[in-house]
Amino acid sequence: MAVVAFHNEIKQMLKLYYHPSPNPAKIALYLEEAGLDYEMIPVDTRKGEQHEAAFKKINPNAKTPALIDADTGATVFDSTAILLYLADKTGQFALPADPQVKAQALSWLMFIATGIGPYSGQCVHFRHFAPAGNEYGLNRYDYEAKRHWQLIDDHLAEHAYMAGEQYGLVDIALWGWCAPLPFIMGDDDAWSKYPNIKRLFDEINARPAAERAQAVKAQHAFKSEMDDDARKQMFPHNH
Ligand SMILES: N[C@@H](CCC(=O)N[C@@H](CS)C(=O)NCC(=O)O)C(=O)O
Repeated sequence: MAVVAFHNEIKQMLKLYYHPSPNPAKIALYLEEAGLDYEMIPVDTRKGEQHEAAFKKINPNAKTPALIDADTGATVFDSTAILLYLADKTGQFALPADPQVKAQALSWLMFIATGIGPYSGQCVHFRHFAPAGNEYGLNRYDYEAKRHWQLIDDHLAEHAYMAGEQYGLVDIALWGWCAPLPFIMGDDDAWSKYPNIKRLFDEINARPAAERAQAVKAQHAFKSEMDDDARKQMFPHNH
């Protein structure tokens, strides 16, 4: 198992426990932007590797991403905690010093962590994966996901970046959730409704670090089928 292999052989200071999904993508982008050496350890969630005991010692929440920093012995889980840990440790893309800008950065960072991520995730679940008969759930999460994304678009209509005058940690956090926006909305034309987010998304995608972060997923043949076994691993409440 990839997770167990880590304990036997330490190659890089930083181990990123990764699946090609929005929250791990943020960390891949951060690591690439910061130019930090790291090893990607695949956690194939459609095969149920997130439930293995060895991985749950690293992330008791059994989700990706997680990070081990062999330099400090620290284990960090939850994408926002990892971003803050790395920014604090390295000083790269650190929160702005100015208290007003810092307050904005923290506010939007937590808005993405507690709003954009969970509402978008549940919207995807009810739109694409829940059994029939869940219209109320879909309606609620569709409404909340759209409301949250609209707030980001409105903010970016007035500001070039999420916090302050420069590309930073909050933009990196947002990028992870941008790629699946049409899938979240169930609308191939979704980008036309969020032109300001699209502007920033395109700008970040043009950065070499974003290209490298995208390429990380090709390092492993992750399972792509959402078959019965994948549903069992991802949605254990149904079984
Ligand atoms: N709050 C967590 C959420 C992590 C999360 O939901 N990760 C997803 C991928 S984006 C996952 O690993 N899902 C597998 C599962 O739910 O079994 C974070 O920001 O890291």
